[in-house]
Amino acid sequence: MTVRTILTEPNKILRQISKPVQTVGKEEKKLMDDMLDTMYAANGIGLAAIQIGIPKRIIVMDISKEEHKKEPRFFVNPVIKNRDNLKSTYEEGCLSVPDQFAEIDRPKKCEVEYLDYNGEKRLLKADGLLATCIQHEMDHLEGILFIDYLSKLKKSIIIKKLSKNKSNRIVV
Ligand code: GNR
Ligand code: NI
Repeated sequence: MTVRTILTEPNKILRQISKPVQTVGKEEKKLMDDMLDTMYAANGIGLAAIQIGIPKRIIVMDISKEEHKKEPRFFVNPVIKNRDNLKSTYEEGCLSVPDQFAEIDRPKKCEVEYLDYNGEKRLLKADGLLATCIQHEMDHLEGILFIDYLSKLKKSIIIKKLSKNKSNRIVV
C-alpha cells in the first residue's frame, strides 16, 4: 500500500485516453490498493488511475461519510449502459484541479457495467452522488476534466490560477 503523487492540471498526461485492462491480476490489484490509499490520503471520494499517471481504465471510489465505515468500490473497464434524460447539478471538485469547484450538470442516474476487484462482471445502478462521481471518474478515462464543461473564460481563469500555484510551489 503506497500513497502516490496525484498529477494536477495543467498536465498533458491527464488528457490521455486510458486503455482497457486485459486481466485483473496481481499488478492491477496492487494498483487499486495504491489508488485507494492515495485517494483516502487526499480526502477524495474517487480516483482514476490516470490521476497517478497510469493510463488504465481503473477507478476507485468511496462515497461513505463515516471514517470507521469505509466502503471502497473498484471499477475496471467501466461502460455506461444507460443514462437518465433527467439531469442533476452538483458542485464538483477534482484532486487534479486543486481548490477549484464548479456546478456541473450530468445525468441524474446511470447504469454501469464493469469488472470488480476480483475481475467479476457487475452492474451498478447509480443515483445521486454515486452517479455524479462515477461519471466524473469515467470522464478521466477519456482525458476529460470537469473544467472542460465550463465557459472558455472560466476554464482559462482556473488554468491560469493552477499554473501560477504550480510555479510558486516550493519542491523539496
Ligand atoms: O473528491 C472528489 N470529490 C468530488 C466531488 C464532487 C464530484 C466529483 C468528485 S470526484 C473528486 C475526486 C476526483 O478528483 N476524482 O477524480
Ligand atoms: Ni477528478
